[in-house]
Amino acid sequence: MTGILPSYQRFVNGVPVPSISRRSFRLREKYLIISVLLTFAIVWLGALFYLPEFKSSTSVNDSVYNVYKRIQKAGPELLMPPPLAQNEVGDFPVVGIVRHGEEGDDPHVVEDRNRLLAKIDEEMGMKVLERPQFDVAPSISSSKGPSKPPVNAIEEPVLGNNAANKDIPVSDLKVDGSLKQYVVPAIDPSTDPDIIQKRDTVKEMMRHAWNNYKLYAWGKNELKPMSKRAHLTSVFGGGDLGATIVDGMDTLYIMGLIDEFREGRDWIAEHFHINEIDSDLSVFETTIRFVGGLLSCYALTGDSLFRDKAAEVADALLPAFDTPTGLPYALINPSNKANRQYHWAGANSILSEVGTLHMEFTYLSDVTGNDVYRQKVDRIRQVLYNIQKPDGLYPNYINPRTGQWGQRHTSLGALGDSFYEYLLKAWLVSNNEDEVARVMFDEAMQAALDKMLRISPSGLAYLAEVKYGRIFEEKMDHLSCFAGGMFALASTTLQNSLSERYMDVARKLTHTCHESYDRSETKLGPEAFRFSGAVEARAMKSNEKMYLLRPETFESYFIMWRLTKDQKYRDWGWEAVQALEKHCRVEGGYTGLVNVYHSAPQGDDVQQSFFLAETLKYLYLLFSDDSLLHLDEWVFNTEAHPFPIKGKNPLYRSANKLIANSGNEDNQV
Ligand code: DMJ
Repeated sequence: MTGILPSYQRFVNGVPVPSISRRSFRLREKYLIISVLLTFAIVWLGALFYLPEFKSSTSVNDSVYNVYKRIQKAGPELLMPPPLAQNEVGDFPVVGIVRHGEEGDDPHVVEDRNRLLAKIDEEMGMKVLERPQFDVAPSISSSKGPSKPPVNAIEEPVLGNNAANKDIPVSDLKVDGSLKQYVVPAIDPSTDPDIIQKRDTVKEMMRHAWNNYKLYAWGKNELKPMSKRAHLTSVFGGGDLGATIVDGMDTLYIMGLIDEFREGRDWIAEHFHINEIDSDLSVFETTIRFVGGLLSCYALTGDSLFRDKAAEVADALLPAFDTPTGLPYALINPSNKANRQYHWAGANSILSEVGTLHMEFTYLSDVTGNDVYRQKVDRIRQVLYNIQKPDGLYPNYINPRTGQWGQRHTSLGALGDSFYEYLLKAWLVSNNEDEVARVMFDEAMQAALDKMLRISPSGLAYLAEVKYGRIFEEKMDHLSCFAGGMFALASTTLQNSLSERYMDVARKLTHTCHESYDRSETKLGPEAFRFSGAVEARAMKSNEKMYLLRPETFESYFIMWRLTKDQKYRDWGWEAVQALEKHCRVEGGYTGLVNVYHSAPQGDDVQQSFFLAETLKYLYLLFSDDSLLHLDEWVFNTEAHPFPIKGKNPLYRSANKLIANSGNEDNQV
């Protein structure tokens, strides 16, 4: 035994090692405590001098204040954690689900967030509390619907039934100079408490998506709801184009979220300048989301800001049409006007892109009086009308220099989809005047149904992909799920030899798309699903198993509900709402999913702008009265932005005079 040793005596391999003496240990402790206190004192003094509340008028402090403001403005970028990337084993982060009644509704969290929101508003110069006065806005509810007592209306709607069937220019709407506020469109005669509750649930979802975008990514294009910062690699890149704002505006308006709508309107007025964007923008995406979104807001409100901004965007795109055929290039840089094609498409443009500009450009010409936009899309129409179609089908690729088809690959999903949709809708929105469009639509659909429509062994109808006249893949994209609604609209708007078949196909395709949802663990549908042997309506490859918050299936539920009144479409829509709440809702918004077949799916950490523009709008309308955006008076563009039907809907707002061209060299045809 070694006898009694001090308790702090240490041994290494049985040999005592010298220890720090009590005296030196205390001295070190003292030094440590003094230096900690000193650090606190320095930080405290620093805060006293540099925080904005204490700023004095000296120029040094002003510049410190400016730096502080700049850092604060760039807040999410500088302060948020790095993006949630795939980890080493290829996993994405698991979605942290926040349900009602859990942390998401914790009053303290809500209060903190509200305080933070107010602080951001106050300090970032967003001026969301200052409300400008607007042009007049009549009700958007149909004159055809049941009588509608205005709920929450700021002012009485201007238009009565006698105004129907007459196109009313904006100036005529200003009958009463006192009508300077937007009219809240929350007019819905539904009395069924169950339906009202469902509609209100969707409205709350919109608030959650919007508020979080506002909190973490305001002015940027999209939100990363899991990492709570801006999504800088969205389709519109990292610039400050506010894609979520512009895309989401009309949904806010339709839902009666007028304060949020005004915040968006303020941002567009002050910060939306497309010509400052120095990166490549897709002509198609910019048209359907920005021009489409702004034009819808113009129709709904009559506020000329939206019309003028829509024209500004379209003008920025015009140089892309400067090709030998008039078919536009895919991408344009608004600041230097450089055009280019997608690398993966070679020299070709894409059918769904060049063919999905017609609604926006013709309507823009009508409301501005500037014919240049219509001339651009008429030229595209001419090319596609005249070109020879192999087997009556339109291939997905076309060269804008030669006007020749590229690869003979045809699809009603990616790369083809909305070209067909716009043939039908160009006819509808023109009040059936654009007859060529309807003829082209019926001919294309006849060929498509003959060559692409297939029935699985268990009886599910689907639209396969065709290459060089043969079935290429027994696969249907989620994107093609819009087709149910399209065929139903085609069926009910014209009686011809195809009408009955159209409605039958519409029912069957919508059923198949629902099956693709129902056969997944999450009850949300995959990006693409296949039919191969025993596999039916299920994704097989990993990149097909994602759910990107897409709207197409719900779009078809909505149109089918309006046109058939079959209760199952509302039931399916409600299943979808519950699935979105369970799997996609996170504290910071809504995320897409990496694999819909997992019971605890991982999030992709992107809140797509079309989730606000389309997904939530169609779900909301599914639980609203038919008179809200009546299908006899409105046609939805491919991004779900409603356009008034010419000659039928008084909100069409044609300009009084037509300008042959703008006089701008760039705009000459
Ligand atoms: C939207 O931008 C539009 O619906 C487009 O036509 C196709 N893709 C997305 C939504 O999935």
